[in-house]
Amino acid sequence: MQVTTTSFGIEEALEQLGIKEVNKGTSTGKNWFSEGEEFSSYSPVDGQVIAKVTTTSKEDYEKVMESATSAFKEWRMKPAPLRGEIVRQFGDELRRLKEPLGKLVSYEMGKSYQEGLGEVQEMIDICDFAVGLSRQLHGLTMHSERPGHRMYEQYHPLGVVGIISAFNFPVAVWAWNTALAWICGDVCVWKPSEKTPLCGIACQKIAAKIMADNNLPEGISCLINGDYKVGEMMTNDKRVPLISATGSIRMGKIVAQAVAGRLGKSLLELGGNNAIIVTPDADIKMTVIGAVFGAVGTAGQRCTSTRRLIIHESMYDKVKDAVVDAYKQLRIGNPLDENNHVGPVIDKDAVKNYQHALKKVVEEGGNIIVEGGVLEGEGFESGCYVKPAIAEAKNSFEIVQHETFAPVLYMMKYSGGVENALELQNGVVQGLSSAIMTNNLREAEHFLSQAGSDCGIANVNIGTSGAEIGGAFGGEKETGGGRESGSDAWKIYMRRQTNTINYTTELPLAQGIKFDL
Ligand code: UN1
Repeated sequence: MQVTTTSFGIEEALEQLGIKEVNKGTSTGKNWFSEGEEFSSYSPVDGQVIAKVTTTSKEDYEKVMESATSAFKEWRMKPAPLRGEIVRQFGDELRRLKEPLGKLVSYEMGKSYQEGLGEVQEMIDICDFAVGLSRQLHGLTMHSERPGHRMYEQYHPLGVVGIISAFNFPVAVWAWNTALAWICGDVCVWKPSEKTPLCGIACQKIAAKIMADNNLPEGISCLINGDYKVGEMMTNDKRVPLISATGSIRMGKIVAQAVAGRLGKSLLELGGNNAIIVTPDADIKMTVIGAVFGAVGTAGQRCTSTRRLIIHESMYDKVKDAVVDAYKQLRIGNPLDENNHVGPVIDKDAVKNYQHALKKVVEEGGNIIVEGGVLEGEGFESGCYVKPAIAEAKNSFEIVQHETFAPVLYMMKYSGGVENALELQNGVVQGLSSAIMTNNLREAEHFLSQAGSDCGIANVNIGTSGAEIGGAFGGEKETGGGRESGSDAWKIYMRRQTNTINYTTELPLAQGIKFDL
């Protein structure tokens, strides 16, 4: 099948979203400008250039920061529920544009259209969550040790929040950050991945319309574009108190050091090396669905993708056969065609990393049980379609310790109790997501206990990917320790202030200190 931009309504979607052939990549709202060079966004679906975007120059960045810092002064004075009302309107506009935006996500990033729609749904959901939260940004009150004194804490907006997002969730991760930051009274500057800049342009247009409809100033929602050098303008900038960055561990270490060097705050959501433990009490049918979706969904390019299956020896052959069988049913092809399960990986570099992982696992002594390979021929002209592969491997292999952003699944055996499986599961540097498949209460509770999974996310009878927005999302160890999205993740977007008020005519000192004049 020949894939063209006219099939699957891509052209209409681009038009509805206001994407032009060449797009200015810097924006403070309605105002778009750029002094930087042009770069192209290629679709991994068909290898075509979708459109061009201009990068943000140092001068452009300065204009953005002027606009953002001045907008912050106005925005922070709006009552939080009013800011919530703006986020509500933004969520409604996303509902209206869900299909074209989902299509653009699928076409520019390569995930299935269903997953593209799911990603926009995450944006809508976080908006709803943020609207409710805009009336609940509460601190605590506590009793003062001094008579006639009142003590409480309150949360104030931080300022400009810098958001650096990855290609794999080109719209949702921005929305998790921005919807919360906005209700908290912050303004946002977003640098999307240079692999998915059009998703950034489309979202910024939606946000800019809502801001303008409400006569709000330029600068509440800002967009910058380009490679890591543009990101560095923000990470090194003292005017940006919080950097929220999603990406590789390598990138996260660079960002963390730059931000810590100026004593800024960072919220890091980095790589995962997520495992599903399959115990003797696992339901095989559920295990297969969870493992296969986790490993091949988004072509293995979620930070929550399932990379390791740790199977009890008594179940090993049964689970292995069932998973291998399920892989035979997978249809690889154009992700906009809803008959396909697996689309392309993002680009040729990702294909190289995939090939490297398969080569390396064999070199280290692994055994390929589902053969990989790059697909060629009609419909696969982009060169980015790869076959999901499975290798039997040891946890100690260097390649298994490493996150390869591709559909490669490693299978390994454990014997004895669940604590042995946990040793393998926790025996990696990453700590994002984890799962156990079991109907045994003891195993499940041990897995969730303080001696269990060391990850930020630990699921029972669910795969490792597909977290809901209502929970705090993020992971431990080299995953970076940040939490975004639900629960009380909003607190990182605010500064906490402790207030003590004396309503007497005396001035007693704390700790009983006497200081008489
Ligand atoms: C990511 O891959 O960066 O839990 C985010 C999930 C999605 C988010 C993944 N809700 O799989």
